[in-house]
Amino acid sequence: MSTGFFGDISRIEYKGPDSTDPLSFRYYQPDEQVMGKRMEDHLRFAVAYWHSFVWPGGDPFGGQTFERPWFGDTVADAKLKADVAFEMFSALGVPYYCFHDADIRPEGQSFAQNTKNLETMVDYLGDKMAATGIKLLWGTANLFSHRRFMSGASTNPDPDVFAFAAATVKTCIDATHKLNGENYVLWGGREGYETLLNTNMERELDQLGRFLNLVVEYKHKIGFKGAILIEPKPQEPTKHQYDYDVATVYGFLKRYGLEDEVRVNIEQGHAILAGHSFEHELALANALGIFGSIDMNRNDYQSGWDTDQFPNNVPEMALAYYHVLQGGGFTTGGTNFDAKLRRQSIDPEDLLISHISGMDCCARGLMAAARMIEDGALSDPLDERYAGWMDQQAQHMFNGDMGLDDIAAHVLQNDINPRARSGQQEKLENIVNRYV
Ligand code: XUL
Ligand code: CO
Repeated sequence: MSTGFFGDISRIEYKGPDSTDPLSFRYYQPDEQVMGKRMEDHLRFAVAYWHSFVWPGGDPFGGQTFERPWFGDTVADAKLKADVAFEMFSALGVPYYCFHDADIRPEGQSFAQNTKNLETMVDYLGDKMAATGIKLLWGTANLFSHRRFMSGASTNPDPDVFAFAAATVKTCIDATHKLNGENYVLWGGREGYETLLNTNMERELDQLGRFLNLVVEYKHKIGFKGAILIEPKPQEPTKHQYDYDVATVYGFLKRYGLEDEVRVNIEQGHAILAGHSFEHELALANALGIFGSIDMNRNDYQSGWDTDQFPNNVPEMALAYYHVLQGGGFTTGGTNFDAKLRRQSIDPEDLLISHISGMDCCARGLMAAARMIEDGALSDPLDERYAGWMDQQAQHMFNGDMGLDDIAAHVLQNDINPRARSGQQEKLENIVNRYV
């Protein structure tokens, strides 16, 4: 029986680019073939439980704006929330969802109560997943909202907090495993510092390294086949977060021997906060061999905050999916809408429309990216730009056959005097414009 929260909704349909019905897809067609694969299988959309069903609409100057019948802290509230969530997932036709433990269960007074509540809700969600075919893209632990985590979780100066966090993560990996989740995510919201005056950075980094190794060891111990993903973010809520960006995370993984065990979940807004573009972070993760999944959203470019808005910029999405496709596409990962409504968007319908337009925007980006790849629009000029390195002499220089003195002799002998060549940026930008 329907909860009635969304009124009389049925499955959102594709009505084509000319549709003026806000409750229809104009571009997203799950079965449409893109580069020989269904669009749904490329994009692997997931809805984030927290923004749509937990966040009350507060900002630093005001509290709750959303009125939801499941706001409360009982198991009955949590079940109603799950019922509505699955009604929305089904209407949208998304194959996946994602959650933190704290999103799906009521908060208990102790670790034991939290675990019991989590287990109750995992069983409840398991039934709903079996009935609808909707799957779990990833699970994670909320180690940043409760006051016990205010000085960090694994990086806390108090070993009891480290223990509480480790025990909580164990229960969340168990939950994810039980629900056949395809990944487990760690976002270290408070794994950082507010001031160096009270922070031993060397110790905190070692604690974080140990914690992550514990997670990987446990994953193997229980036979969890999903990927372990770290989600980089430079700051907010802390002044400085240790998993700042993809490059920083890679250095960290190398230092603690985890570069073959852990990959990254890259979020658009976090990339912008770190002073990068989304495509920079994606391209770097591909280059380092640690790409995992994406959190799709958009930051406000004026406020400088992590505003978690729904994406609506097709050229940006096209470049993002270009790099996802260039890396071979998602394996365990997917497109998780880590995006929330603006606090004035209080109608149930706003929840649907925001996801529909986000999905359409991603679909357009994907199609543009696929056409650029099929035409070699960017890869041909790129290959040509580096073609000199295919030359035998250049290969010797690159593979270690030659030392500096050999190279110097080579330059002298052949009177090498490089010719300057255009980088053709404007031409390339114009090529991209043809596709978006
Ligand atoms: C916070 C953020 C989180 C993670 C999961 O900025 O992105 O929602 O995705 O903890
Ligand atoms: Co995120």
